[in-house]
Amino acid sequence: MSLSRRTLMAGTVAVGAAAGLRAAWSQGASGPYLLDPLPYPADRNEPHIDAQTMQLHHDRHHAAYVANLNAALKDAGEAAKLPLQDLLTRLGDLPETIRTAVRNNAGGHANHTMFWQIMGGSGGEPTGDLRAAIDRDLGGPARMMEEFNAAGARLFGSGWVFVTVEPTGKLALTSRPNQDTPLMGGLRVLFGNDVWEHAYYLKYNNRRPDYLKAWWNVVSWDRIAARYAAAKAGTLTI
Ligand code: MN3
Repeated sequence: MSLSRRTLMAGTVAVGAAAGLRAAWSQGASGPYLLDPLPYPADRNEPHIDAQTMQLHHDRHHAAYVANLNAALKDAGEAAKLPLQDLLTRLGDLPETIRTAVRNNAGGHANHTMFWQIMGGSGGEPTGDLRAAIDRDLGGPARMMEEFNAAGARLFGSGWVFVTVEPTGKLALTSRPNQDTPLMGGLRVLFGNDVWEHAYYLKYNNRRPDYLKAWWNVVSWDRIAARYAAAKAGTLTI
């Protein structure tokens, strides 16, 4: 097991975890881009998110975004070597022929890399600094979850719901279609949920609201707290 993976799996909050997150993302964080393994077994999120969905989602869907991203960038020169978060803010500099493919697949790579990291937990409620910020900016955990779920239910077609974080620690709820991400506007993502049908259809069929509600049971507030600390320290990338 790599050092980065070991550090991440140790799972302690604050400085150790923040360093672990950075180390994990440095692998494949610039092109050619790599698919990191799931940071826990595929059945970790049972019964809320079934193992088969986790496996297909990571091994097929996320893998395809990475493969398609590298294919789109194969003749793109220096752009293909950018850290992922920088590539996402410079889509306008890319040749038009590959811009849409890079937008969709780089967005998909960043979104899913974040997504695996912030699951694998046991839900509950955030504590400490993060809890204080949620109380201040999003009306507390219950209200945040309610509005997050409503935003996910409202999204037409495929997309993501996010909570973004500014370097000051200020939080905001937002959503994006397709594989777009707030990173494209230079923002930082604290956490987000995937409301593409592939994220839930095997278990929940067309019942997206049930999936949105159940998903909070597998969120890791420890890892989200580590991302929050990293965002305030200016070291959160994707
Ligand atoms: Mn997905």
